[in-house]
Amino acid sequence: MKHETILVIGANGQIGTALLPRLQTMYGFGNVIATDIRQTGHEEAIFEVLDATNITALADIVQRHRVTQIYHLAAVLSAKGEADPLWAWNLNMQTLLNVLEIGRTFNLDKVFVPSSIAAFGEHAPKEETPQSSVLDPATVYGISKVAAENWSVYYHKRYKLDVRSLRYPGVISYQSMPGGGTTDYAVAIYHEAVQGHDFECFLAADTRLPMIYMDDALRATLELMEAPDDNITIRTSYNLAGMSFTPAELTASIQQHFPDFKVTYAPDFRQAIANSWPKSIDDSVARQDWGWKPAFDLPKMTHEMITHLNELYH
Ligand code: AKB
Repeated sequence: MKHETILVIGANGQIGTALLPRLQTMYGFGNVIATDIRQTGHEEAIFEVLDATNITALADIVQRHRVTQIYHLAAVLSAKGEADPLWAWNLNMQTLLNVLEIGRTFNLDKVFVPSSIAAFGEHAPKEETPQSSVLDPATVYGISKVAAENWSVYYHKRYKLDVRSLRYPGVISYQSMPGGGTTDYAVAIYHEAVQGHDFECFLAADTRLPMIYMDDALRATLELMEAPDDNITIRTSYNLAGMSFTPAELTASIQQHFPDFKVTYAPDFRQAIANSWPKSIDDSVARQDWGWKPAFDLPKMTHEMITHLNELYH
């Protein structure tokens, strides 16, 4: 068992919910502190209510629990951020700067700060988007991620803080619903299919986006955090790929299990966000530096999602 004390910020979110049990297994139940803005669920964890925009409250928890690593998973995502851009910017940036400052002043071992494919915009190559591409995001969420990447480099260079990051594609999981993202359709569609409902998709049928199954996303996160410091050549954020598909391809994959499943398409404002993002990601630097390799393709993910959601609904 590793002797670290891990603080998870945003433990109620899509990634936090699934990551928590993995961290508890790795580091021991008593060494993982779950936090979020309110307590919902996580009776099976040591939990503290935390508004991460409040640096004093964050410092208090870090001090009391002798925290050595932070996973900062709280953020306003792409679609929700567009409803109130300044609120999203303030929340995403204030929590980030608080985490980096606490990392520096408490001399933490490591900090994980996620980025996203939303960091890319109109002028990055759409296919196999390279690690080093121009970053001209179209959303306030994307702008905050580019800023976070640059702040991470700054804290690493200037203060030697070991900040690590992944540019997550759309993450698909059965454990909880994502909230406020542009890739959320790819989770909601499974819930409707398993319940025998039709589904109305807010993206057009041929909108190809990079996605990853939660199991792969968690393994990538933990493998990156475990990698020797010397292997980490990217301090902005690593490109990460799992798979790429369109809503039509995802529907066809679900129809292998539910032949009568029907999807209609009613693109809304999220279509423009999706159009500004890559269609597929080149993650060769992550593969080289710390041996990243995804294990889930679309058919395998569909099988797992349907199996788990069947247990939930039936
Ligand atoms: C979103 O859709 O906003 C997120 C993301 C790709 O970062 N899932």
